[in-house]
Amino acid sequence: MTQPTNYRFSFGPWNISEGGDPFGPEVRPAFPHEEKFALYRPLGFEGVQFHDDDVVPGMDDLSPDQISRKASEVKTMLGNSGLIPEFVAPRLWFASQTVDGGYTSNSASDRAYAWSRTQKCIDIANAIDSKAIVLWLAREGTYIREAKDAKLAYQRILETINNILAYDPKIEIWIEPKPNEPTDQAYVPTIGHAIALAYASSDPSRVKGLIESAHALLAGLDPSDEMAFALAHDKLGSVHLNDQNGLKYDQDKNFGAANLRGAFNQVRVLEQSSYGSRGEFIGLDVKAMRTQAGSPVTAHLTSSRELFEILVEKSRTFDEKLAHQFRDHRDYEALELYTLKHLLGTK
Ligand code: 3MF
Ligand code: MG
Repeated sequence: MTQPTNYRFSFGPWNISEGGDPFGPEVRPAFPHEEKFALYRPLGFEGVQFHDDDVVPGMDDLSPDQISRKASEVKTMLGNSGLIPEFVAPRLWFASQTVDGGYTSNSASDRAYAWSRTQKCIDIANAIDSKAIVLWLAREGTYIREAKDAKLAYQRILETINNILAYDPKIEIWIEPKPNEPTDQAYVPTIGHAIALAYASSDPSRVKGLIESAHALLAGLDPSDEMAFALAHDKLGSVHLNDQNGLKYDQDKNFGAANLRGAFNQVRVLEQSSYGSRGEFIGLDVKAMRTQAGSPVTAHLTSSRELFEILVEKSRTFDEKLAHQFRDHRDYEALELYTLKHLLGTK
Protein backbone atom coordinates (compact mmCIF):
# COMPACT_ATOMS: atom_id res chain seq x y z
CA MET A 1 0.00 0.00 0.00
CA THR A 2 1.39 3.41 -0.94
CA GLN A 3 -0.54 6.09 0.91
CA PRO A 4 -2.48 5.38 4.12
CA THR A 5 -6.18 5.83 3.41
CA ASN A 6 -7.99 8.71 5.06
CA TYR A 7 -11.31 7.13 5.79
CA ARG A 8 -14.61 8.93 5.66
CA PHE A 9 -17.72 7.61 7.30
CA SER A 10 -21.42 7.45 6.54
CA PHE A 11 -24.69 6.18 7.96
CA GLY A 12 -28.40 6.46 7.23
CA PRO A 13 -30.93 8.45 9.25
CA TRP A 14 -32.62 5.14 10.21
CA ASN A 15 -29.55 4.43 12.36
CA ILE A 16 -30.76 7.03 14.86
CA SER A 17 -33.90 5.38 16.16
CA GLU A 18 -36.15 5.24 19.15
CA GLY A 19 -35.93 1.56 20.00
CA GLY A 20 -39.16 0.14 18.58
CA ASP A 21 -38.96 -3.56 17.70
CA PRO A 22 -41.49 -6.14 16.44
CA PHE A 23 -42.49 -6.83 20.05
CA GLY A 24 -42.81 -3.38 21.51
CA PRO A 25 -43.06 0.32 20.80
CA GLU A 26 -40.48 3.08 20.82
CA VAL A 27 -38.85 3.57 24.22
CA ARG A 28 -37.10 6.90 23.65
CA PRO A 29 -38.66 10.27 22.85
CA ALA A 30 -39.23 10.79 19.13
CA PHE A 31 -36.30 12.55 17.49
CA PRO A 32 -37.32 14.45 14.35
CA HIS A 33 -35.96 13.08 11.10
CA GLU A 34 -34.95 16.57 9.82
CA GLU A 35 -32.85 17.22 12.92
CA LYS A 36 -30.70 14.16 12.38
CA PHE A 37 -28.63 15.78 9.63
CA ALA A 38 -27.22 18.41 12.00
CA LEU A 39 -25.72 15.59 14.07
CA TYR A 40 -23.58 14.07 11.31
CA ARG A 41 -20.54 16.38 11.26
CA PRO A 42 -20.27 16.75 15.05
CA LEU A 43 -20.35 12.95 15.30
CA GLY A 44 -17.53 12.66 12.73
CA PHE A 45 -19.56 11.57 9.68
CA GLU A 46 -19.81 13.27 6.31
CA GLY A 47 -21.69 10.77 4.16
CA VAL A 48 -25.45 10.32 4.25
CA GLN A 49 -27.14 7.15 3.07
CA PHE A 50 -30.75 7.64 2.12
CA HIS A 51 -33.86 5.73 1.33
CA ASP A 52 -35.79 7.59 -1.37
CA ASP A 53 -38.44 8.56 1.16
CA ASP A 54 -35.82 9.76 3.65
CA VAL A 55 -35.22 12.45 1.02
CA VAL A 56 -38.86 12.92 0.05
CA PRO A 57 -41.22 11.67 2.78
CA GLY A 58 -44.59 10.51 1.47
CA MET A 59 -43.30 10.50 -2.11
CA ASP A 60 -45.96 8.07 -3.39
CA ASP A 61 -48.59 10.77 -2.88
CA LEU A 62 -46.63 13.67 -4.38
CA SER A 63 -46.48 15.05 -7.91
CA PRO A 64 -43.18 15.05 -9.85
CA ASP A 65 -42.94 18.79 -9.17
CA GLN A 66 -43.42 18.38 -5.44
CA ILE A 67 -40.84 15.58 -5.39
CA SER A 68 -38.26 17.65 -7.20
CA ARG A 69 -38.90 20.69 -4.98
CA LYS A 70 -38.41 18.63 -1.81
CA ALA A 71 -35.29 16.94 -3.25
CA SER A 72 -33.71 20.30 -4.07
CA GLU A 73 -34.41 21.47 -0.51
CA VAL A 74 -32.49 18.44 0.75
CA LYS A 75 -29.67 19.14 -1.69
CA THR A 76 -29.37 22.66 -0.28
CA MET A 77 -29.47 21.33 3.29
CA LEU A 78 -26.66 18.87 2.47
CA GLY A 79 -24.56 21.61 0.92
CA ASN A 80 -25.10 23.92 3.90
CA SER A 81 -24.20 21.16 6.35
CA GLY A 82 -21.07 19.98 4.48
CA LEU A 83 -22.59 16.56 3.84
CA ILE A 84 -22.28 14.22 0.87
CA PRO A 85 -25.12 11.99 -0.30
CA GLU A 86 -23.60 8.52 -0.68
CA PHE A 87 -26.57 6.67 -2.16
CA VAL A 88 -30.36 6.59 -2.39
CA ALA A 89 -32.20 3.27 -2.04
CA PRO A 90 -35.77 2.70 -3.24
CA ARG A 91 -37.78 1.55 -0.22
CA LEU A 92 -39.55 -1.31 -1.94
CA TRP A 93 -40.78 -3.14 1.12
CA PHE A 94 -43.32 -0.85 2.77
CA ALA A 95 -46.12 -0.21 0.31
CA SER A 96 -49.15 -2.46 -0.14
CA GLN A 97 -47.96 -3.03 -3.73
CA THR A 98 -44.77 -4.73 -2.47
CA VAL A 99 -46.26 -7.27 -0.05
CA ASP A 100 -45.03 -10.07 -2.31
CA GLY A 101 -41.96 -8.24 -3.61
CA GLY A 102 -41.61 -5.61 -6.32
CA TYR A 103 -39.54 -6.67 -9.32
CA THR A 104 -40.34 -10.34 -8.73
CA SER A 105 -43.98 -10.01 -7.71
CA ASN A 106 -46.41 -12.28 -9.54
CA SER A 107 -48.67 -9.25 -10.04
CA ALA A 108 -48.01 -7.12 -13.13
CA SER A 109 -49.39 -4.00 -11.43
CA ASP A 110 -47.10 -4.52 -8.41
CA ARG A 111 -44.14 -4.86 -10.76
CA ALA A 112 -45.20 -1.66 -12.51
CA TYR A 113 -45.33 0.13 -9.13
CA ALA A 114 -41.83 -1.14 -8.28
CA TRP A 115 -40.45 0.12 -11.59
CA SER A 116 -42.09 3.53 -11.30
CA ARG A 117 -40.86 3.88 -7.70
CA THR A 118 -37.35 2.94 -8.89
CA GLN A 119 -37.45 5.61 -11.60
CA LYS A 120 -38.50 8.19 -8.99
CA CYS A 121 -35.65 7.01 -6.77
CA ILE A 122 -33.14 7.55 -9.59
CA ASP A 123 -34.58 11.01 -10.27
CA ILE A 124 -34.20 11.83 -6.58
CA ALA A 125 -30.63 10.50 -6.55
CA ASN A 126 -29.80 12.79 -9.48
CA ALA A 127 -31.56 15.74 -7.87
CA ILE A 128 -29.35 15.53 -4.80
CA ASP A 129 -26.16 14.57 -6.73
CA SER A 130 -25.91 11.02 -5.47
CA LYS A 131 -23.95 8.88 -7.90
CA ALA A 132 -25.41 5.55 -6.83
CA ILE A 133 -28.61 3.81 -5.91
CA VAL A 134 -28.62 0.80 -3.60
CA LEU A 135 -30.85 -2.16 -4.19
CA TRP A 136 -31.53 -4.00 -0.99
CA LEU A 137 -33.95 -6.53 -2.49
CA ALA A 138 -35.94 -6.92 0.71
CA ARG A 139 -38.96 -8.82 -0.49
CA GLU A 140 -37.52 -10.27 -3.70
CA GLY A 141 -37.70 -13.82 -2.44
CA THR A 142 -40.24 -16.25 -1.06
CA TYR A 143 -41.60 -17.74 2.13
CA ILE A 144 -42.37 -20.99 0.29
CA ARG A 145 -40.55 -22.04 -2.87
CA GLU A 146 -43.74 -22.87 -4.75
CA ALA A 147 -44.91 -19.24 -4.49
CA LYS A 148 -42.87 -17.93 -7.43
CA ASP A 149 -41.09 -19.17 -10.50
CA ALA A 150 -37.52 -18.66 -9.28
CA LYS A 151 -35.92 -18.75 -12.72
CA LEU A 152 -38.34 -16.12 -13.96
CA ALA A 153 -37.65 -14.08 -10.83
CA TYR A 154 -33.93 -14.06 -11.60
CA GLN A 155 -34.65 -12.98 -15.16
CA ARG A 156 -36.88 -10.19 -13.86
CA ILE A 157 -34.20 -8.92 -11.50
CA LEU A 158 -31.65 -8.82 -14.32
CA GLU A 159 -34.17 -7.12 -16.61
CA THR A 160 -34.74 -4.46 -13.94
CA ILE A 161 -31.02 -3.85 -13.61
CA ASN A 162 -30.77 -3.40 -17.37
CA ASN A 163 -33.78 -1.09 -17.34
CA ILE A 164 -32.12 1.08 -14.69
CA LEU A 165 -28.88 1.21 -16.71
CA ALA A 166 -30.86 2.23 -19.78
CA TYR A 167 -32.97 4.79 -17.88
CA ASP A 168 -29.90 6.63 -16.62
CA PRO A 169 -26.57 6.75 -18.47
CA LYS A 170 -24.44 7.44 -15.40
CA ILE A 171 -25.98 6.11 -12.20
CA GLU A 172 -24.29 3.14 -10.48
CA ILE A 173 -26.28 0.29 -8.94
CA TRP A 174 -24.94 -1.22 -5.73
CA ILE A 175 -26.71 -4.44 -4.83
CA GLU A 176 -26.88 -5.20 -1.10
CA PRO A 177 -27.22 -8.95 -0.63
CA LYS A 178 -29.01 -10.51 2.33
CA PRO A 179 -30.02 -14.16 2.59
CA ASN A 180 -33.26 -13.87 4.56
CA GLU A 181 -35.48 -11.56 6.62
CA PRO A 182 -38.07 -10.43 5.83
CA THR A 183 -38.44 -13.36 3.41
CA ASP A 184 -37.50 -16.94 4.23
CA GLN A 185 -35.12 -17.09 1.25
CA ALA A 186 -33.97 -14.09 -0.75
CA TYR A 187 -33.03 -14.34 -4.41
CA VAL A 188 -29.79 -12.39 -3.95
CA PRO A 189 -28.28 -13.82 -0.76
CA THR A 190 -24.54 -13.31 -1.33
CA ILE A 191 -22.12 -11.01 -3.11
CA GLY A 192 -21.45 -13.81 -5.59
CA HIS A 193 -25.07 -13.57 -6.74
CA ALA A 194 -24.82 -9.78 -6.99
CA ILE A 195 -21.63 -9.89 -9.02
CA ALA A 196 -22.98 -12.54 -11.36
CA LEU A 197 -25.86 -10.15 -12.06
CA ALA A 198 -23.35 -7.35 -12.64
CA TYR A 199 -21.43 -9.32 -15.25
CA ALA A 200 -24.64 -10.48 -16.93
CA SER A 201 -25.91 -6.90 -17.17
CA SER A 202 -25.65 -4.53 -20.13
CA ASP A 203 -23.03 -2.36 -18.36
CA PRO A 204 -21.04 -4.39 -15.80
CA SER A 205 -18.85 -1.41 -14.89
CA ARG A 206 -21.85 0.34 -13.29
CA VAL A 207 -23.14 -2.59 -11.22
CA LYS A 208 -21.41 -3.26 -7.91
CA GLY A 209 -22.15 -4.54 -4.44
CA LEU A 210 -22.66 -3.19 -0.95
CA ILE A 211 -21.64 -5.71 1.68
CA GLU A 212 -23.16 -5.71 5.13
CA SER A 213 -21.18 -7.70 7.71
CA ALA A 214 -24.30 -9.08 9.43
CA HIS A 215 -25.88 -10.16 6.14
CA ALA A 216 -22.79 -12.18 5.19
CA LEU A 217 -22.79 -13.80 8.64
CA LEU A 218 -26.49 -14.65 8.27
CA ALA A 219 -25.53 -16.46 5.04
CA GLY A 220 -22.95 -18.44 7.02
CA LEU A 221 -20.10 -16.63 5.28
CA ASP A 222 -17.12 -14.61 6.45
CA PRO A 223 -17.69 -10.92 5.69
CA SER A 224 -14.00 -10.33 5.02
CA ASP A 225 -13.94 -13.01 2.30
CA GLU A 226 -17.15 -11.61 0.82
CA MET A 227 -15.45 -8.20 0.69
CA ALA A 228 -12.29 -9.72 -0.79
CA PHE A 229 -14.39 -11.33 -3.55
CA ALA A 230 -15.97 -8.00 -4.46
CA LEU A 231 -12.63 -6.18 -4.22
CA ALA A 232 -10.95 -8.75 -6.47
CA HIS A 233 -13.51 -7.78 -9.13
CA ASP A 234 -13.27 -4.07 -8.28
CA LYS A 235 -16.94 -4.16 -7.36
CA LEU A 236 -17.18 -2.99 -3.78
CA GLY A 237 -19.34 0.13 -3.95
CA SER A 238 -19.83 0.43 -0.22
CA VAL A 239 -20.03 -1.45 3.06
CA HIS A 240 -22.44 -1.66 5.95
CA LEU A 241 -20.14 -2.56 8.80
CA ASN A 242 -21.83 -4.00 11.87
CA ASP A 243 -21.90 -7.30 13.73
CA GLN A 244 -24.12 -10.28 14.38
CA ASN A 245 -24.09 -12.74 17.27
CA GLY A 246 -24.96 -16.04 15.63
CA LEU A 247 -27.79 -17.09 13.35
CA LYS A 248 -30.80 -15.14 14.50
CA TYR A 249 -32.70 -12.01 13.43
CA ASP A 250 -30.60 -9.29 11.78
CA GLN A 251 -29.07 -7.62 14.81
CA ASP A 252 -27.06 -4.69 13.39
CA LYS A 253 -24.83 -4.80 16.47
CA ASN A 254 -21.93 -2.43 16.87
CA PHE A 255 -18.99 -3.14 14.60
CA GLY A 256 -16.71 -5.64 16.32
CA ALA A 257 -19.09 -6.16 19.24
CA ALA A 258 -19.61 -9.88 18.68
CA ASN A 259 -16.39 -10.88 16.92
CA LEU A 260 -13.42 -8.58 17.23
CA ARG A 261 -11.15 -10.79 15.17
CA GLY A 262 -13.75 -10.98 12.39
CA ALA A 263 -13.95 -7.18 12.44
CA PHE A 264 -10.15 -6.94 12.28
CA ASN A 265 -10.10 -9.12 9.18
CA GLN A 266 -12.71 -6.92 7.49
CA VAL A 267 -10.65 -3.81 8.20
CA ARG A 268 -7.50 -5.57 7.04
CA VAL A 269 -8.95 -6.63 3.71
CA LEU A 270 -10.26 -3.09 3.10
CA GLU A 271 -6.89 -1.61 4.05
CA GLN A 272 -4.95 -3.99 1.83
CA SER A 273 -7.07 -3.09 -1.19
CA SER A 274 -6.90 0.66 -0.51
CA TYR A 275 -10.68 0.68 -0.28
CA GLY A 276 -11.64 4.28 0.41
CA SER A 277 -8.83 5.85 -1.59
CA ARG A 278 -11.25 6.66 -4.42
CA GLY A 279 -13.75 8.25 -2.08
CA GLU A 280 -15.63 5.10 -1.05
CA PHE A 281 -17.25 5.47 2.36
CA ILE A 282 -17.07 3.34 5.47
CA GLY A 283 -20.80 2.94 6.00
CA LEU A 284 -22.07 1.82 9.37
CA ASP A 285 -25.45 0.11 9.60
CA VAL A 286 -25.68 -0.21 13.36
CA LYS A 287 -28.68 -0.07 15.62
CA ALA A 288 -28.71 1.27 19.17
CA MET A 289 -29.72 -1.19 21.87
CA ARG A 290 -33.37 -0.83 22.84
CA THR A 291 -32.23 -0.71 26.45
CA GLN A 292 -30.09 2.40 25.94
CA ALA A 293 -31.23 5.48 27.87
CA GLY A 294 -31.03 9.01 26.48
CA SER A 295 -32.16 10.81 23.35
CA PRO A 296 -31.02 10.97 20.65
CA VAL A 297 -28.89 7.85 21.07
CA THR A 298 -25.79 8.04 18.86
CA ALA A 299 -23.06 6.29 20.88
CA HIS A 300 -23.40 3.11 18.78
CA LEU A 301 -22.30 5.14 15.75
CA THR A 302 -19.31 6.81 17.35
CA SER A 303 -18.27 3.59 19.13
CA SER A 304 -18.36 1.64 15.86
CA ARG A 305 -16.35 4.35 14.11
CA GLU A 306 -13.81 4.42 16.94
CA LEU A 307 -13.49 0.65 16.88
CA PHE A 308 -12.91 0.79 13.11
CA GLU A 309 -10.13 3.33 13.63
CA ILE A 310 -8.52 1.23 16.36
CA LEU A 311 -8.57 -1.76 14.02
CA VAL A 312 -7.04 0.32 11.20
CA GLU A 313 -4.15 0.97 13.59
CA LYS A 314 -4.01 -2.76 14.45
CA SER A 315 -3.93 -3.54 10.76
CA ARG A 316 -1.15 -1.02 10.07
CA THR A 317 0.97 -2.34 12.94
CA PHE A 318 0.39 -6.01 12.10
CA ASP A 319 3.86 -7.47 11.45
CA GLU A 320 3.39 -8.54 7.83
CA LYS A 321 6.98 -9.76 7.58
CA LEU A 322 6.51 -12.05 10.54
CA ALA A 323 3.18 -13.21 9.14
CA HIS A 324 4.89 -14.08 5.85
CA GLN A 325 7.54 -16.08 7.67
CA PHE A 326 4.81 -18.05 9.45
CA ARG A 327 3.09 -18.62 6.11
CA ASP A 328 6.33 -19.77 4.47
CA HIS A 329 6.76 -22.36 7.21
CA ARG A 330 3.08 -23.20 7.13
CA ASP A 331 3.08 -22.46 10.85
CA TYR A 332 -0.48 -21.23 11.13
CA GLU A 333 -0.58 -22.12 14.84
CA ALA A 334 2.09 -19.48 15.47
CA LEU A 335 0.36 -17.07 13.07
CA GLU A 336 -2.89 -17.45 14.98
CA LEU A 337 -1.27 -16.85 18.36
CA TYR A 338 0.60 -13.83 17.00
CA THR A 339 -2.66 -12.41 15.58
CA LEU A 340 -4.56 -12.86 18.84
CA LYS A 341 -1.75 -11.36 20.92
CA HIS A 342 -1.48 -8.46 18.52
CA LEU A 343 -5.20 -7.78 18.90
CA LEU A 344 -4.92 -8.01 22.68
CA GLY A 345 -1.86 -5.77 22.70
CA THR A 346 0.26 -8.30 24.58
CA LYS A 347 3.72 -9.58 23.61
C1 3MF B 1 -31.70 -4.40 5.82
C2 3MF B 1 -30.68 -3.37 5.81
C3 3MF B 1 -31.13 -2.01 5.42
C4 3MF B 1 -30.52 -1.56 4.14
C5 3MF B 1 -31.04 -0.23 3.77
C6 3MF B 1 -30.54 0.24 2.43
C7 3MF B 1 -31.70 -0.92 7.44
O1 3MF B 1 -31.29 -5.53 6.48
O2 3MF B 1 -29.54 -3.59 6.14
O3 3MF B 1 -30.74 -1.11 6.44
O4 3MF B 1 -29.14 -1.50 4.26
O5 3MF B 1 -32.41 -0.31 3.75
O6 3MF B 1 -31.15 -0.43 1.40
MG1 MG C 1 -27.82 -2.56 5.59
